[in-house]
Amino acid sequence: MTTNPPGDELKKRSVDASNGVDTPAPTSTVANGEVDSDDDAEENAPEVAASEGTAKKKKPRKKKPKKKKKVQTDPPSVPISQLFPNNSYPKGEEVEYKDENQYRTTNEEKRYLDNLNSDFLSDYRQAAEAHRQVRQWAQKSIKPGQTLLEIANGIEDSARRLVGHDGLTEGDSLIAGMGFPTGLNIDNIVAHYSPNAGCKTILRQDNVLKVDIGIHVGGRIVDSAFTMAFNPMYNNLLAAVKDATNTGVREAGIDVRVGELGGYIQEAMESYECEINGTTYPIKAIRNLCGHTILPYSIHGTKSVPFIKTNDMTKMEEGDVFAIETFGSTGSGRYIEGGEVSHYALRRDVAKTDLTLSSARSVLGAVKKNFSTIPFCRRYLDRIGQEKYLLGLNHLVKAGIIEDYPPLNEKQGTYTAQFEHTILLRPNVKEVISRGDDF
Ligand code: HZT
Ligand code: MN
Ligand code: MN
Repeated sequence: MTTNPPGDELKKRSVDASNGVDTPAPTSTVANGEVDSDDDAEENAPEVAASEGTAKKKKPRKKKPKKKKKVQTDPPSVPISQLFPNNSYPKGEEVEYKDENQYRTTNEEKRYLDNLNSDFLSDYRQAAEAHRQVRQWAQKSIKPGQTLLEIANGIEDSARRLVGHDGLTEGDSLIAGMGFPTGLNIDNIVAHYSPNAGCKTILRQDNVLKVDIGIHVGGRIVDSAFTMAFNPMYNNLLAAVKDATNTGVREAGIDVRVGELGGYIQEAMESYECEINGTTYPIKAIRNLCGHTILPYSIHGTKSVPFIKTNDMTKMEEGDVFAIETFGSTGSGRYIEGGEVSHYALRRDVAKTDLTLSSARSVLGAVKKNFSTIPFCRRYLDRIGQEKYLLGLNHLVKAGIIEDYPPLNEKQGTYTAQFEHTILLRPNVKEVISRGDDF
């Protein structure tokens, strides 16, 4: 197994075939996040009866202060750093390299290089553990009838508490917090939809919901997503995409060419079909989307992983961090941009320019101080007290200083699914940092 979540109640799960993810068994709610630790048991043990008249005097025992063992609350709110002291967090799934790279596992030089990365690894593992705990709660608590705003705010409030930074004071969200806006993409909406203030959308019984959560610690962003459905007619769609993503994760490695990896992903995805309301659809990979490298404080680097076979000879390399994601569709297998924008990010290496528009100057200042190059959404500006920023924000997009990421949509009436993991190509082993027992 791969991870050691705190408290066994977080480990036990039962499989619910009607849902995209294995749902956790019900956990008991803990009010304050503290329970008596095991070593208190002896204090509560019954005293041995002073029998046979041997008037034994009861030894007065000094009451030692009770050690409290932290356990997670429901919804999760206890910081991961308190559940795992000494900066020691559970590893992701470690996978040995294959074929010519087998030597890396035991190679002294590679092990030495790996040991130099301890801060990077503990930041990534802390963010990944927060991701697993938040999504476990999301998977059992998200229900038809909720608004997308309730769902997004619930996930993000919990994620911020788990990494110990509410992001409400200047610069706090750069220490740890959301790695990008929570994607809540319904049916034909593929990616980059997060509700803006006033959004009235309610989750419905027959929706297919992609939940894409980004959490960072020290700029190390874990990017991982799953799909939920409440109607079992979508099961094969979800199975196709889960298989395709796991194929990508399995075949990824140092010196692997990304165009070839795309071929393996496509082969897995397109071996499925799904019957929905009496019509059978072949599952297509959404071909104009890609997986991507992740850099510190930046959600996408320069390398891409296609979901179809291409002649892109770019190699995966030692030290790379990849978001391996795939999207499947009952439609054409292509997306188009459209709809109200929620996601934005400050571009890396933009030249300094003098802005005449005062609202642009003020929102740019807030973005630099609070998010730097980490993607943010309009709700994140609202919660730090920014007002009437839209004109300024649009101006910064037009000036090429901030990049907007509009929603990506398949055709109306189609259904799409996504699964995504973040993987680290460590010198001696591949670590699927976001792996959990759910997916
Ligand atoms: C951009 C902005 C965000 C990265 C993929 C993705 C959600 O489509 C190179 C390849 C969050 C993520 C991203 F706010 N995008 N992963 N998870 N979206 S992407 C991309 O823009 S850039 C793919
Ligand atoms: Mn994602
Ligand atoms: Mn991604």
